[in-house]
Amino acid sequence: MLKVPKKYISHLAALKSVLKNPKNKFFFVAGHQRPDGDTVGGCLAVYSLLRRLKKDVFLCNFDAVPSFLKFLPYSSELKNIKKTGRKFDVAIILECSELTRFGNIINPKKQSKITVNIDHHAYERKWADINWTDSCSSSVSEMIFYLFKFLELPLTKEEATSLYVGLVTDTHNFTQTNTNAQSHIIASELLSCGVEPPVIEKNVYGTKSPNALRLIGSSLRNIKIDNTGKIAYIQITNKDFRQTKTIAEDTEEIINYAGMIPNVLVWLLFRETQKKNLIKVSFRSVKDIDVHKIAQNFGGGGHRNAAGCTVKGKIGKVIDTVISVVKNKLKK
Ligand SMILES: [Mn+2]
Repeated sequence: MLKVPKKYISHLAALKSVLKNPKNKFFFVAGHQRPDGDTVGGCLAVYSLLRRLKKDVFLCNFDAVPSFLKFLPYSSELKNIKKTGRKFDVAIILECSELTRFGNIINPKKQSKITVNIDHHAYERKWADINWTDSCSSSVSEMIFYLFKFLELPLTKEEATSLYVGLVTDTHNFTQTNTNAQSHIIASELLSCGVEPPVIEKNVYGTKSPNALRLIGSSLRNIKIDNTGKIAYIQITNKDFRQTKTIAEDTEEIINYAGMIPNVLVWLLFRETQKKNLIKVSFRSVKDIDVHKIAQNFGGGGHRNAAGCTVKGKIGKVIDTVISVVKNKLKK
């Protein structure tokens, strides 16, 4: 059985005293906008933990739970809201290196007596009362796994399932650079709690609507490779969404195809959003290239090998600008 890492003890002790204090009754829990498997999985496990401690929980996200995660236990408890004026004893916010990343559903400092920041993104900011951050952790779900351990709460199958989805999606099936021996041992402990990998695979990776498959088809037909052969990118316009009757959520995983091309070092996905001239850019890279830093130039961020940002402008222009910045980075 894994032990809680020493570096976590002081933060976990502080968090434990917040959780065990009977005065702290009403909890706010949220993760970042456009929630992914790790954000949703981590939040749902925290939700369940707090319910077991007999707390009232306001679990929410700025955006809806994507359909591939709706099979997760308690996902229907996750409210999709943009704002609330309610006051809380404790606000626990996951995966938000910048406070704005959770969409300002509340003003944590004004609407909560205690704020808790749990995050594993690069260059974490210390904006809360308790800042439990670790950019070496594979996922926030891995950190939440240790929270259960520290509190000596054996994981239920439901909690283990949520955490496993966080671990699997953030490491992309244990294949990315954030995968380590530790993540596999955690996975093994989660499996012993009853997690069923085939169920998770089918829901998370193995289900696509016919229209989503058509979107993949039309996107891949237009894949571009720059003249150096080191950068590949895919663009998806609102016209593509209309023609295939799909939505942003259906673009999940499409970016990975661009990384399959031999010798490509950085691969990207550009897509138009509902807002006119606002382009969402996703970056992926091989080990040594830090796309978090590139995304930061455009007001975004993320991890070393997976990052994102939103850029104003027409899609063609945004592609030219971003690709030239990536090219410059590769020249260095
Ligand atoms: Mn994560």
